[in-house]
Amino acid sequence: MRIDVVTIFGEYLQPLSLSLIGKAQAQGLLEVRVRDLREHTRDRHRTVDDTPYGGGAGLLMKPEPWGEALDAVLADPPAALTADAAERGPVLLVPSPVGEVFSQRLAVELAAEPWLVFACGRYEGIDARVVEHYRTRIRVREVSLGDYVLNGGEVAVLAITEAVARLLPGVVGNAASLTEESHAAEHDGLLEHPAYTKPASWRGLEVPAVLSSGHHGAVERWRRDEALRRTARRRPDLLARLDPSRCDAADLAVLAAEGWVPAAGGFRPAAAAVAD
Ligand code: 6GU
Repeated sequence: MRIDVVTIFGEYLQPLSLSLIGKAQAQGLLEVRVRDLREHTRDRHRTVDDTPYGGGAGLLMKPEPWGEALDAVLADPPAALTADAAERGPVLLVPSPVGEVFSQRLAVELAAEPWLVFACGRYEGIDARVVEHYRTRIRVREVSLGDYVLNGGEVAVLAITEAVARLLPGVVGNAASLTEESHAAEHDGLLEHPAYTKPASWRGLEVPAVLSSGHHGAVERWRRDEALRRTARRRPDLLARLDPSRCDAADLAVLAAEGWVPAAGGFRPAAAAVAD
């Protein structure tokens, strides 16, 4: 996979050369190219920002450097693209608090792409015509990390690149660990169960006995129960989207004890007791 990042803070992306993602690059599984937006300015001050039409606080990024930088990226595609992939071009990802919320599902989707391009805004964002223009040429996704505000897109590039690159074949040694973790579709999008290692007793806290029972079926049942309970208590929004047809009688009993009953396309809280 090739990832191009356009930013005014290339140093911000240095962590991508560390750890598993750095190793993936060294192994040739991933190539990250960082391009300085200011290289595509033409004035002496290398200006990338200006005041917003209509007034208001803060500065916006001007469209011209973005057009030149992104055109330069598009003019230099990865060598190994199929004719079809070359025709489709990259997915342009624009980190923004007004984007769709990034998810494991989108990470899986992006991991199937050979080429991603990130456009990192700073200040109050990028002139809206940049996204409007590139939507006519390539696929564009505005993506948010969640409901809070960051100063720019670079942290989102780190997060999204890590979530996507670890799904590429060969990046994470044990492929099973990818399907067993929180949010994995194979686990119905539930949170992962708690996990323990040695010692069996630590500061008076014991590892649940079932995990040492050697009874594989009982271990799996306990893990599923814990995943359901945790999800019900911490992330009821995820339970609302759990498919009841993927649940057995034991699942339904755990969820009923947590106050959740099957409903069309998911679960809903059991009717609350009516106060008198
Ligand atoms: Cl992707 N960018 C910015 N600037 N703020 C954010 C965000 C992204 N996601 C959440 N807040």
